[in-house]
Amino acid sequence: MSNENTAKQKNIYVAKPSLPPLGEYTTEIEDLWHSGVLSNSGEKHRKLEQQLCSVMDVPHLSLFTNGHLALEAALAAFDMEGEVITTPLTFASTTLAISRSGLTPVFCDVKPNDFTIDPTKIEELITDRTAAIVPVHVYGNICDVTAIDNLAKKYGLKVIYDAAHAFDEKLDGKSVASFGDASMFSFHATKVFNTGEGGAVAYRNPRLKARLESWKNFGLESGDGDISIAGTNAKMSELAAALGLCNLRHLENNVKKRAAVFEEYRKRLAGVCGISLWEPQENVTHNYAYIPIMIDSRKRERDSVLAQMNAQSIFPRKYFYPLTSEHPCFNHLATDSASEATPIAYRASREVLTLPIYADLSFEDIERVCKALLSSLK
Ligand code: T4K
Repeated sequence: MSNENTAKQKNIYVAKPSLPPLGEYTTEIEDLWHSGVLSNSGEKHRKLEQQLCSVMDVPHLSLFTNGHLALEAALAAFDMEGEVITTPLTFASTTLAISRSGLTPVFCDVKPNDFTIDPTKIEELITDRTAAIVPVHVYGNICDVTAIDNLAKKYGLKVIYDAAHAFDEKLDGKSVASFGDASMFSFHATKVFNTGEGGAVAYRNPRLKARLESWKNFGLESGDGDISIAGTNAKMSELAAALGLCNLRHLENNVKKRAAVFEEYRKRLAGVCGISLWEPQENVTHNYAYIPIMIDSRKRERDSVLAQMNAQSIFPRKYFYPLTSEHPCFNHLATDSASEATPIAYRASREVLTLPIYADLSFEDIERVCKALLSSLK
């Protein structure tokens, strides 16, 4: 195809928000125009919270303006100090939430098969300053929750999952939201379920509710207006909650469509030399949030594959490069280079490309993505 034609092709991005029919949303928000209640835990907020508890099979949940602040809130709710063991193969948000909460991230390597934290490497990082583990269900791969739970019990640690990628997933039929002391979910525009911007913390201990709700409302206590925790403003608006109510009605169908997108990729890319394609975990009901592939650096440089795909108006992403431990603001924490401290995560950060996936990605567009990928591997 000539360069001129290539330039005319529409862009295919890594993600595209799932949106309800516009009329469904305008109907949902009509009563807000009459009531004038746009924020501060109104009716839409209450309804979404209830419906999410039911979808996620969890007794308690608090909504937030985004996933990042939800994670900061969960960390604040446990009133911890010291060190937190986490992984560097994640969006910057995970590590920033830990450090912005006055805690010190300690980076643990990941497993080579699914890139979640390697529980066999956690124990050697535990010190008398360790307060918690913040594992990440990265790409929607569920962590080894049993091994993590055993370590947490043995050493008296809190476990707060970054489940930003794992909304609506199940392990052996059990909701992903039921593991650890709390789990954070992101409802960003690019996620499987979105409220534009938004997030939540799911938890079983009812005593967390008051702290989380107060933290997101400046720390105000209901009733007398006193502030006992230094909170912030992290409330979800009624307009965002209304979008969530609409999107929830389409969730099941959207996940089915994402699964079909993945199957089409699998059909076209299985066995291709030089790449390895994400494999769904056994016993997990996946949401197909991300499709990571690894480009074998001995065959092809990942960045050159990316550049060639970009030249054809296709925009996979290097989620997650660099490792969060390599960001200059965390340099002071490093004793070894990232390649020595967390070699598996380091390699993944240099080899992973996440392919475009969203519910309405057409099979023609998948064909375009695969053709561009295959030609860039030649
Ligand atoms: N923990 C983890 C493990 C996370 O991955 C994230 C967020 C968080 C915590 C924090 O949760 P939030 O506070 O965000 O709720 C994106 C998202 O902004 C971010 O939510 C996500 N992870 C991260 C992995 O990806 P960018 O900087 O790559 O986004 P951006 O703007 O380049 O968007 C990617 C593509 O999506 C664009 O090329 C086009 C498309 N897009 C994007 C937006 C925003 C749309 O079609 N519509 C849109 O509105 O971070």
